[in-house]
Amino acid sequence: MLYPEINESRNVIDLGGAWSFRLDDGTHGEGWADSAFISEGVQVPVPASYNDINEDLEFRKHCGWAYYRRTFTIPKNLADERLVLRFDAVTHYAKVYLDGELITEHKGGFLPFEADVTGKLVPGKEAELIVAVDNRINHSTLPMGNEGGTAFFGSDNADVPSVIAAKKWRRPVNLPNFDFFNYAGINRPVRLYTTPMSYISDVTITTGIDGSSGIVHYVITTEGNGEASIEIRDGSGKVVTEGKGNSGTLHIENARLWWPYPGEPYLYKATVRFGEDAYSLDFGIRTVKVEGTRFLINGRPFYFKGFGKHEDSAIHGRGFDFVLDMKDISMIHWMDANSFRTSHYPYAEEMYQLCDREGIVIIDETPAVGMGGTTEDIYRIGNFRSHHEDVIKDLIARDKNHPSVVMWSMGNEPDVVTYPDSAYDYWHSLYEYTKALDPDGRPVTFVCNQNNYERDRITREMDVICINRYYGWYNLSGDMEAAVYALNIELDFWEKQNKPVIMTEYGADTLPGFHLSSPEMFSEEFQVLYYDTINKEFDKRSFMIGEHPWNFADFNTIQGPMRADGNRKGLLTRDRRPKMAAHYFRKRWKEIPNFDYK
Ligand code: E8X
Repeated sequence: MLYPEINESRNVIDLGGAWSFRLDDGTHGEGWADSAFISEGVQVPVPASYNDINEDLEFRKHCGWAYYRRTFTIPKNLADERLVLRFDAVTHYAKVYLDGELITEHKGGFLPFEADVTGKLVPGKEAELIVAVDNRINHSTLPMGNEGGTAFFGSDNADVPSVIAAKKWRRPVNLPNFDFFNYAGINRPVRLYTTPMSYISDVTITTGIDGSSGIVHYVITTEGNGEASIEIRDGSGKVVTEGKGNSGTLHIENARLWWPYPGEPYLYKATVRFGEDAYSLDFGIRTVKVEGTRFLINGRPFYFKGFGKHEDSAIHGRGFDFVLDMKDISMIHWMDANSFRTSHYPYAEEMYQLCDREGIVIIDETPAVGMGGTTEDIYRIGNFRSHHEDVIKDLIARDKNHPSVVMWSMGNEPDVVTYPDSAYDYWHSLYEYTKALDPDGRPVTFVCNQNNYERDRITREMDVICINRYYGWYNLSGDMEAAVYALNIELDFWEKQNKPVIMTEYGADTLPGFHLSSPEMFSEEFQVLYYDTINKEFDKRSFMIGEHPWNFADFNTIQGPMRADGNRKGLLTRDRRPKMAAHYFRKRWKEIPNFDYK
């Protein structure tokens, strides 16, 4: 799906700003949306999560539908154009009404969807747009919520009187089986864009390297009669090659490759033309390959220095915040990091565009998190497989052309030990499905939680072993000697698999400003001790090809006995101020090169 572009043949109208908003009050039924009801509500900004915008606690506790409404008029001079409404992300389920007509619905809160409204939207005439948003999570959604159970850390197995276990008193509440606040709403931009009636519907670019030449394979999908063409310009704007037809292969002599920062993340610009239509996109010439225990970018072994992150900030919630994204890129450079994982959902497209330009490497993850948290076999009782496949298909369709994206993560910490056969069948087939979808053939993984790695038959089958381990925090808490012992027993196991291993999560909750002369948990000194102790073990293992502390920054979660104002494992505070550990990694990572470290 192409990102909206304004150019000589296309227009983009931003529909963000103040919208009327109202939480459903349960008196009207599923996904009901009435102009008068909504107009009596409050004003909220789009894009943003609605949860932290208003002082009414209901905005954070809400479980169910919420309604947005605005009117708009587009200019008469667009009367002959194709008109498309595009929603970059509505979390988690959306029903969209244009002038009272249901024009589209979408399940999934982190990927774009659109509706062709040509002929429905009349240029020069005021239109009404209503978006009904459902924030409920359960065993059929990604991310997954418990159904009638308890929150992330709780358990339904507690031996309590039946009247309590029945929880009959409970109003409908969301029970996230994941450790981040269930921010909801129109979280990313809403736009109306136009194209000519015959238009370019998709462009796929994959690249290769042949000696000093760059190889560019292109496929252009069009709607309408005629032949497409493509022109490629270098960073100075000079045309370096061009081609005719809807697909082909081009060569660029003495090509400049895309390298992670501080290398040069060189970008070329492809301009595609078809009839009156035109579309341009930046791309980089680079290759990605797993070879033995090495992760090769442009044929050289890469070492991942970076983080698990979140899209999370005060007041915005999970709402798109370009200012924050730019600040995060600055902090990533400041720490001499080179990568991050989009934990635990696809991020806004603008962040990938920034990373293409800034040379930051991305592990692109689906919202498949929280799959488990019940005593039953989630793979048998859940109803999420077709949605998971849709999400992977849409994720690859959206992000396939980004040079910064080097690997797909199908999900985070699913239950893969308790149910070996059903889990194996689920993930092995999904791995094959994902591999087949990516025209660039990127490595595929999923991120495995602390488990019995000897029983887990799935993680070892991934292209790259991505593990989250909390030796010294969640287990062997505070005892770093024991943590090192247990970690090395596990690393001995992974050494035998002859695959690259990335520690995609390890960390310690740390209260900024809490200092101790003898490091103990929650102090800044302990966070440094924890990382320095564990990193020393990674440095002894050639197959450990990446370290992603959890987390880049503190972030908001559901309230609970283990969360003091959210998850505090950040190297940075939520407003991006460095803790001691950020300074520690900055010093460490300055000494670790992107390539040939191992
Ligand atoms: C944590 C992280 C959580 O924030 C992340 O979304 C997934 C968790 C650690 C493993 N991984 O809790 O800080 C949880 C193990 C529980 C025993």
